Amino acid sequence: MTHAIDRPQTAEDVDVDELIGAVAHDITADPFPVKGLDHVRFLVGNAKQAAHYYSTAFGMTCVAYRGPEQGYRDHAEYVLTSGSARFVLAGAVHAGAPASAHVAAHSDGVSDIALQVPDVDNAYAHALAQGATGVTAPHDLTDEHGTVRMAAIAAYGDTVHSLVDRSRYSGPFLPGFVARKPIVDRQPMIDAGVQPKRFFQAVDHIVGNVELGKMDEWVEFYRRVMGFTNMAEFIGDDIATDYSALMSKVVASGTRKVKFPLNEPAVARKKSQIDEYLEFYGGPGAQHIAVATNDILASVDAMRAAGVEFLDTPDSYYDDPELRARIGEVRAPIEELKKRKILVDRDEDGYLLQIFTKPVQDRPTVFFELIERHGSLGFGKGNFKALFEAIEREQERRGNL
Ligand code: TYF
Ligand code: FE
Repeated sequence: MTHAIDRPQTAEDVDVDELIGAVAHDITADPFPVKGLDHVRFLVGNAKQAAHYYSTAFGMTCVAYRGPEQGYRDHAEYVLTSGSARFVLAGAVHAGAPASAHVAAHSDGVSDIALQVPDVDNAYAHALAQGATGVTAPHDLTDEHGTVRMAAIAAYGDTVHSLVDRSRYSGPFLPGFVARKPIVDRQPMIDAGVQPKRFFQAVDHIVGNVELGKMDEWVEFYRRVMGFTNMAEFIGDDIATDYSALMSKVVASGTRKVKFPLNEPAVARKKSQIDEYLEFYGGPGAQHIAVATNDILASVDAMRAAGVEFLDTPDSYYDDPELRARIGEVRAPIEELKKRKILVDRDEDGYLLQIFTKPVQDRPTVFFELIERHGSLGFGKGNFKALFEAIEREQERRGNL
């Protein structure tokens, strides 16, 4: 008997809300209404090469650019999208540019997790009244495509949250950016069925690493400032000391479109992976970005073929009868998941498939997760043990355990 892989719908058919586990919620009554993520801004050592990496290895499409050619003296900025996910890769074009200092301190990393809000002025005023630190006051950016209103508040470490209202704008990204054609032409690979049209369709969640003892302060920050609420999934004291070496809580916006797990190191038998991050990043920052796919098998195959490294999962994970019983039937045979080292978790709402890349820069800091949700709103709690053991094997290989 052959086990068919139950191929999911095409990218076009899948609702982004479904992919990221959004729930019905009217934001109009919220004190800090959030429509969703607007973009994730990375400051990198070489944006030209990073844009190439995210194009080839992550299948993203370059849609906009601005730099010295447009009269912007500090940075070259490439905007790449995949479905509703939008990354901005910015690199300094001279030694005194803001990205130079950020990259010197942190290497490549996330500087801004920008949120789309219906009213920037109200959001900014509310945030500051609740104790947030203002970084940039509300202001208009205008060009021939219209106006975007923006402001920014401080988050953990050097990370900020820009607040963006683009409802009066029709350009390719922000005023000043020009449309740009894709860096690589993947069409022949798509036509040949070698690559999926998109490797992922949305950002599912972004995890922050904060210092020991600060997790609850940041949970409280997102509650007080943004009205985010705790999700059920967390790693408490009990689990932490046994094997995870970290504590974690998840906060989310009313619609669950924006989900921010927050980690702090735990004092355990081994050096925490969060301590390793804090040491090598040079402080708190974004640890991993989970991107939602509707065909994780195809995404992993395409990314591996392009040279992306994923964490290894031992065969024993798949051969564990307890796991098999717990996860039941999923859309692909376990053998197909085992071949690719994809993890499975199930809860009362459904199941999810997930896999983690190794860090994507020289420092053991930022990495990515691919996640395919089938009803589950969780984060893979059932995989924490196997996952953290895999991360510790990597820490050991680096000599950091
Ligand atoms: O986002 C999550 O919670 C899962 C699990 O250092 C996780 O992806 C949690 C902490 C961590 C790595 C993964
Ligand atoms: Fe995650």
